[in-house]
Amino acid sequence: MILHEKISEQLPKWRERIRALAKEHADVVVDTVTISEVVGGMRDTKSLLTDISYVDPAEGIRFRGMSIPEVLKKLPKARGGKMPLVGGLYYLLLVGEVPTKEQAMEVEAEWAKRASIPDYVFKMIKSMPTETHAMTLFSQAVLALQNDSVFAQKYHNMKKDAYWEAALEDSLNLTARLPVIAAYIYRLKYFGESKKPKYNPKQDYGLNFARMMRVEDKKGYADLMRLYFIIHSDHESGNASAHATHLVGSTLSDVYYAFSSGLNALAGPLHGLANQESLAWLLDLRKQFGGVPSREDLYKYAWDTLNSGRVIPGYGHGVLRVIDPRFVTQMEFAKQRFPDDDLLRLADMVLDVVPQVLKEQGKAKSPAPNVDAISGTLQYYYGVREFEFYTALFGVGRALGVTANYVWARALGQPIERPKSMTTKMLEDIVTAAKTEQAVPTQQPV
Ligand code: NMX
Ligand code: MLT
Repeated sequence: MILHEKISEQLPKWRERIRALAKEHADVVVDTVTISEVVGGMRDTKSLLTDISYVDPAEGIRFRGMSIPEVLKKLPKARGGKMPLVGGLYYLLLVGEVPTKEQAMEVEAEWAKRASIPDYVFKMIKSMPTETHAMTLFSQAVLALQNDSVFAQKYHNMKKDAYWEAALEDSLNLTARLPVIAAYIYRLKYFGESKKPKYNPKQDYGLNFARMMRVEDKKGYADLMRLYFIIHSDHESGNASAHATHLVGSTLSDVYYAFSSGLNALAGPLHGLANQESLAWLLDLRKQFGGVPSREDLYKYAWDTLNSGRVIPGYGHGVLRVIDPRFVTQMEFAKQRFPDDDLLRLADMVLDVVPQVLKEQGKAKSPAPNVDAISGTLQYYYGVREFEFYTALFGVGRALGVTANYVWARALGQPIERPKSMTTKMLEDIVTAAKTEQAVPTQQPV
């Protein structure tokens, strides 16, 4: 298989680079840790290693060194669409090179071979109460698939050097099945349909998803979802879903256990659930003012949200300090296709007002929009209006990045994660010692 071949041939070089860093330069200081980082969610503490993507605070995401516009330009396009094949992006993340169309199609063909779902998984989803959140169903389904884990089955008979091969098998199986599971949850939960969706090997990942979701404008939605899965795939290693997946994977739990944890992290309102929250916020705004409000009304509505102690969903970021390029790309996609859409105009207006409000409040380190401020508007336009489902869409995309990281973490023999904790008293003692040191005049030579 092409992915196996390509990763295999570069492994010796990567392993040697990591060995050299770990053994020959073990004591070189990368970062120091401040009290603010210890009490403040490890913000900015540099302590994770990945070569798959990097978020520059002033620029945004680069996948294997490439910005989003570069990725969209260079990856081979899907037949009949303007957006790249998702299989090409997975190849780029896993291999680190831009694939030819043939290579991207090979990944797509792997997915088509692996997309069948055991019957008990559908039954399990169907047996849940209808009001169960889509993310709960999605995470449960991923966990239920763990029965099939190649990694878990082979674990006792594998050498460490071979872990990544089983991890790759599991990752391809899992990513192939996610669109089918997500579409099943969507049609069952919101339309009461329990027909099992079927992956068509003649169609690519994006078109399969659009067809299984039964969206009216299948072609347009397929292009949106190719873009959507690509831009949501990875955001370096420190975001909560990637980090949760990595942490759990580091115990040598298989990718199903690991990714289910990642999904559970994504389900939080400060992370992936913000896409659902953001659209709910926009719709509520439109409802309150019977359409697109005046700038003054919007300004007041934003302040009311802050004054009630809530965050404005879709704005701010842990790392980014500029407008999220994922926001910009989706905005451009929407403006090219449906510039006169009411909700799009509203999202544009929010972009004009909310950063100003957040600046006036003076708390958020970044007042700019993130990926979640606009993704729901595009879904809504294509008729996927059940916004409680949106985070599952994020999850299908995020799987591509975190499973690529999982494969490489096993390939490079990354160890179990185990940071050290401190007590409050210990931190207070460190502060006292630092103050005393500052107060003592340095001894000058006589
Ligand atoms: N609305 C109101 N307050 C905010 C916002 C916002 N959009 N963003 C940050 N703040 C507040 C934040 O709650 C914190 O307040 P306090 O000191 O009272 O705890 C203060 O500003 C400083 O926070 P930051 O250091 O700027 O942000 P942090 O790195 O802690 O958190 C987010 C980052 C993304 C969690 C935060 O900006 C937020 O809650 N945004 C809204 C939710 C959201 O859009 N999440 C999605 C992120 C992207 N994703 O998909 O995961
Ligand atoms: C993400 O895509 O994971 C979010 O932007 C959150 C993050 O990077 O912290």
